[in-house]
Amino acid sequence: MSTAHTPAAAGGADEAPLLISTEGAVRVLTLNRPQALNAFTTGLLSQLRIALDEAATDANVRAVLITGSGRAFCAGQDLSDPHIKPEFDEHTGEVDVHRKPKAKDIGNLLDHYYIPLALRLRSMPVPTICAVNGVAAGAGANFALGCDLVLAGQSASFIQAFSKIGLVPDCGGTWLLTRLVGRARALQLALLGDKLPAEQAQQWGLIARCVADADLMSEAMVVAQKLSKMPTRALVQTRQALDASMDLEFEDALKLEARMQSQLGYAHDYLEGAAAFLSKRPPVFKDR
Ligand code: LHQ
Repeated sequence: MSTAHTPAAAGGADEAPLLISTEGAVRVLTLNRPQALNAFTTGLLSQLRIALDEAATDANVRAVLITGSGRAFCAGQDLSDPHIKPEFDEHTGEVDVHRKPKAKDIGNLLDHYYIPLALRLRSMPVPTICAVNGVAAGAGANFALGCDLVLAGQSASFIQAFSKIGLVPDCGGTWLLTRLVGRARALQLALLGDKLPAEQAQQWGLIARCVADADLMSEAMVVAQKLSKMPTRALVQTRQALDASMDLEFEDALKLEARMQSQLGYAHDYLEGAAAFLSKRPPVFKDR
């Protein structure tokens, strides 16, 4: 069964910048500013964070699927948002050198919106799946890459757009890119800011899978439904162990695995999984 609700409107033209629905135990979040390629405003960023908080605390939610409406996934920060829009001459498009443009602290915006959002995503107590339905640029690309499994439609692409506007990759980009594709390819993406088509993103190991555009949502939903029926707590600890392993010695990784197995071994889901296997019946997992 599918249910849908939208959060309170953020005001203005953005009546519902985020759509929220539920299919079984899968919470679906759809970025919904198609006229601006779903670019992030502070309103959308806030709603996204609240929606992830809600999914994290709702015991009935066992996976989160994130996508975008229209032809794009997300064009990153909305550069016309009053919080960051630079002052310039609207007629010539040039920065007025005589009137010192008022600097707006972009770091502040990151501190208040992007960092909490990226941390919330990375620490979700359920698996996260991103269905990248079109271009994912700047913070939009890195938000997608922060999900556990990323599927993209064949016409989708990833752009580290930051260098083109004089910024460094944010929303976790520096950390994620080097780990996902290594330093050489991370630098190529981040310095040149060129479009990486979905198929090449899959070949490089930046994303899990590239699928036909028409199949994207159904394929992503199959993956999300499958994960939602699996032992959630073990899946989330698997993410934590893999992330931690990057900074651990081999022996310390072995010890972390043993500590996690120690805890999981007493939990319902292991007992259920092993009992179900031995009695040749399907398991019913419930730990979160
Ligand atoms: C947009 C945007 C956009 C507003 C398309 N904003 N309207 C964090 C904190 C603080 C500050 C700065 O940054 C960050 C992190 C970041 O995310 S930095 C990176 C910000 N994003 C970009 O620089 C990407 C800008 N967009 C593009 O390069 C292109 O739009 C892409 C390559 C994404 C798509 O190109 P096209 O398919 O050719 O579409 P388009 O350019 O024609 O865009 C369609 C409309 O969407 C258009 O509006 P219009 O009214 O003319 O139809 C664009 O102005 C609007 N739009 N991105 N980020």
